[in-house]
Amino acid sequence: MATLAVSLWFASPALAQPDYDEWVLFVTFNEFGVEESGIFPPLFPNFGVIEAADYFTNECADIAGLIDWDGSSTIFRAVLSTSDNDAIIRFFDPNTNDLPVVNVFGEQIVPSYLDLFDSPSFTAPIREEFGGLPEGGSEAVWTGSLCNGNKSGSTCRSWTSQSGFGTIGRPGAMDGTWLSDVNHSCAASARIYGMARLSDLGISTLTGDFDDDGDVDGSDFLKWQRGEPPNPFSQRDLKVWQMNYGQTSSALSAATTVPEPSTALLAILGLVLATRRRRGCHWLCQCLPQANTLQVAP
Ligand SMILES: [Ca+2]
Ligand SMILES: [Ca+2]
Repeated sequence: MATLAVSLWFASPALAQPDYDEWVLFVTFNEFGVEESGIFPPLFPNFGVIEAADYFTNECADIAGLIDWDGSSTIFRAVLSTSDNDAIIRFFDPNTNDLPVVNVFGEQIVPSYLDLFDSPSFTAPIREEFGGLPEGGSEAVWTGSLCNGNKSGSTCRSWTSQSGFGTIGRPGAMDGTWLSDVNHSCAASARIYGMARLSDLGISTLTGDFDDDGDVDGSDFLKWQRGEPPNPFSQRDLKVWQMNYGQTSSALSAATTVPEPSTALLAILGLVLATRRRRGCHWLCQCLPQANTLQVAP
């Protein structure tokens, strides 16, 4: 009966997307100042232009083991407006506007990333890149944005000047003030939000083939309905199943032959830590708590 219902529900499954994806959002453990150093890569603790803020968010994600970053690409982007551009535009993608946003523990913050920018109620706090909660939750985070993701009037001259004010958000807020609270002196320092697509992190490996028989069909949905492992009644797993419905082993092979997410991440983390030891100490090493891991399963 349930299988029939599923078949009717997906009468036209031909356009199922091959992979599941979502946004990952964190706030940096470190605070950064605003002043153009004239040097790129930027010198800690000042960024000075939005590209340098991107650089720092990727560096922080790399140190935390979320990504293995070589410094040449932009995986995480800073959630910042400039005097010319709105922060939301940095993330707008008409093909993915229903992707949920999770924090570094894999906890869903909002079901659509557009909800981030319209004063939503969050379901989980925004965590630091190491998984911890910002102390007290009221620390300042540079945004230059209004709660709808558009630029505010205060962006420290597009983050190049220590004079004037820049709008900040609060990472502990569970509403639109996460992005827009008050103005902060540009001579002060603040944290930065970083956001990236889970697929860009290389760890989106769930397929929806819950019974491991090489396809995603009604039998897999039955397993989900019964609350069977790996994640009983997980809405995320259900979403994965929906998006991959109708796929077979050929389409899924690339994903199913990689390790489980936690295993894959541990491998990545191990590689990162090994690389870190070879490179020697880094400017962040002096002031970091112990690294945490990103749990992609709910
Ligand atoms: Ca299956
Ligand atoms: Ca099957």
